[in-house]
Amino acid sequence: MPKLLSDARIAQYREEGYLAPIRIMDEAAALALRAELETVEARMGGPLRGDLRHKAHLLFPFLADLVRHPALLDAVEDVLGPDLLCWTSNFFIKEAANPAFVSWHQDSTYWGLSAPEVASAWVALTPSTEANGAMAVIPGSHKSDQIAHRDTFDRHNLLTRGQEVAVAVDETKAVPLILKPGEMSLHHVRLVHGSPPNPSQGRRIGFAIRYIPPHIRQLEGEDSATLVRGIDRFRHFAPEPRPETEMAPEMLTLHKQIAERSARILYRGTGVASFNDPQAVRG
Ligand SMILES: O=C(O)CCC(=O)C(=O)O
Repeated sequence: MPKLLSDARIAQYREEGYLAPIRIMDEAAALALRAELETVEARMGGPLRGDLRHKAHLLFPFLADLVRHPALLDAVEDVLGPDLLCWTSNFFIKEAANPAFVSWHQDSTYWGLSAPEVASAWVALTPSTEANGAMAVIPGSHKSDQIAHRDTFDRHNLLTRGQEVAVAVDETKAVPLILKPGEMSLHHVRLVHGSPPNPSQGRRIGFAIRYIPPHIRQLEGEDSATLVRGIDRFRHFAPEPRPETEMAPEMLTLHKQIAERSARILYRGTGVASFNDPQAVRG
């Protein structure tokens, strides 16, 4: 018996590799999360940069709650099963009238995970529309195997290496995922997706949370993850604690170690050492 999605929607995810929109909280709750983020940004003197865009759920209790949000996890459970690890999370923030974009890519390319059983929940904290650079997907493309990618290191690309699929994408098939605050999309790790710049006058803020079942392994080194539902019978990933307070010193130290280790996996073979490296695409 599915927890949140209908059988038809689960079948659609399997067939097309994505689902949207899925409402997981009301608009006011999502706008409150946005306000929390923007309070943090105001304190820091600007948008989150470098390491802080990755696994911020290990530093901020409001994001630790979001990766464990019951309705969100119900939807993820419906596609991945009852035991769930949050492997990572990434802020995808496009500032107003800004050239930042995301090239067509498959998430699986550099993640080093043993099988394509990975689902991303992309939670909208602002509207995400064609007018502000919504993510678009190529339905059914998750059924292809891993496609070759080339790294561009384009400075406006929000991906770690500015990677893009090395084959032509039929953009006439692209479907934009239009979301209101408090809605999310789900997408499969092999789905080809990307997004254009945001020419609008407002920010577009998405928080992408990556979930795996615990039998998945990291093939490229040591890795850690957060058990958010069920049981981890495999222990392939070192368990991560939940932050009790914002940016606690011991969590900052741990987060730095984890970010350095993740960067070694994601940037392997490029000479880039960390998400804070001036050569990293994402700053
Ligand atoms: O936020 C975007 O526009 C793209 C997000 C993305 O590539 C992802 O969540 O995997």
